[in-house]
Amino acid sequence: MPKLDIQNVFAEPSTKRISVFGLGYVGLPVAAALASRGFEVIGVDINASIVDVINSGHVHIVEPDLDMVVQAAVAAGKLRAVLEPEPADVFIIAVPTPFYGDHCPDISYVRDATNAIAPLLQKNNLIILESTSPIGTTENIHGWIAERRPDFVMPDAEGESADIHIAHCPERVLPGRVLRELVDNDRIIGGISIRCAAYAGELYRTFVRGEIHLTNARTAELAKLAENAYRDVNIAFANEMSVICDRLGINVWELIDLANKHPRVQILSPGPGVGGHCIAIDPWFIVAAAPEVARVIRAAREVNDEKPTYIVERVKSAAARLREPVIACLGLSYKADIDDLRASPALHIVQMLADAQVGEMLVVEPNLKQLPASLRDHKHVRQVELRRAVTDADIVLLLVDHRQFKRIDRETLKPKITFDTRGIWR
Ligand code: SAJ
Repeated sequence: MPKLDIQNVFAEPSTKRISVFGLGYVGLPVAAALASRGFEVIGVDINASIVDVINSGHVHIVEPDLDMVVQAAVAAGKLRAVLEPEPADVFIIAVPTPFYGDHCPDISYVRDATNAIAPLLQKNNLIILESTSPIGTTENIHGWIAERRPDFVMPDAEGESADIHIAHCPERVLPGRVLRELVDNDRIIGGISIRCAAYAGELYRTFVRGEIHLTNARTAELAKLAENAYRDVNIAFANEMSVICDRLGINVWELIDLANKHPRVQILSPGPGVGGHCIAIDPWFIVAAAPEVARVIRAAREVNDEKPTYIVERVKSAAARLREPVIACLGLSYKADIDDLRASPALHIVQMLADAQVGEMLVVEPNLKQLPASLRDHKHVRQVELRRAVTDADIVLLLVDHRQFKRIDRETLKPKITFDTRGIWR
């Protein structure tokens, strides 16, 4: 790496102001972590109620310890939330990057954030994209700023004398362990130039204990997408194996335990499908970038997306053999011990069963005070507590491996028809 005169540029956090765009599952923890290191942090969000909640020292998402860190940062005057962006030394973009229509990446939130930042930029500012993004998005940011700020010398792959710095540092945190992983995980930082990457690296070194790896922006973008696609493909393998096992009358959990005794085999767990806002979405960005060649990645997405319907069909045929069946559905969130319903296969399955009017449905979700609106008014759906659901049901459908469900007395399940999609009662 060339010798750069930027070492320790963030050594005195109290002299630097950082603006974080998007105060969601990624932006808020990043903002709180930087504020707790002593930076002056301004969180920008388009949602007025989120801004109010944060300024009152509270949080709008469920994530261990986040409330404590945010409360302390707000009380210390190091973190405040605003609707209108203000000038800063660093701008971090952590806004959603969903897809629309037939899995086309939607980077309009990134574009809107960049357009809001452009008029505020001053010489030596650093812009970091944290959102998981399609390949070329960091270069797009560069292009949008160049258009709006012809007064700046923009960074390029070679040049070292640019007025501003632009880099991509994709988030890598696992919901449920965000604050720990934010500090402990290695980070990949891809710059428009190596100087941009190194400049951003100096910032992350102030709070990351893991290693910082510098590269170019496109490689960083694809590396992040590859991480989630890799996991998706491996989960798809497990899901496909579970369907094959059902067909052949073999217990998939025993099969996986045995196969995993091989030193180089590590099959993941089958489940009701893949949910959340990352793994079910990001692989499509690779497919969109190289549709003819991303064959395994596309097939994995399809296998995982078909799993909820497969589960629904099995429950329906069991229910069809009963008179007035009562079905206990255990769990709605996309994975264990969280309240996040985004793209949740469990929710999708319960919704499909309810719409098909398969029977009386007793739903248990210990992490939600009330059912989501789509289920709340359904005639045949009620939220009940765990013991009641299991006692009253003919069919028990386990959808999420919440810790409460692992403790269920197996004796009470014996007379029931059970579908354990997570293998916790094996
Ligand atoms: N799942 C299975 N079987 C498994 C593992 C997971 O069915 O063996 C399911 C889960 O139940 C869930 C889905 O897959 O529905 C995704 O869960 P997850 O825990 O694998 O991942 P996320 O989506 O919560 O977080 C991922 C992480 N990426 C990787 O592990 C490669 C995280 O590090 C990323 O930061 C995050 O995506 C993101 O925001 O991109």
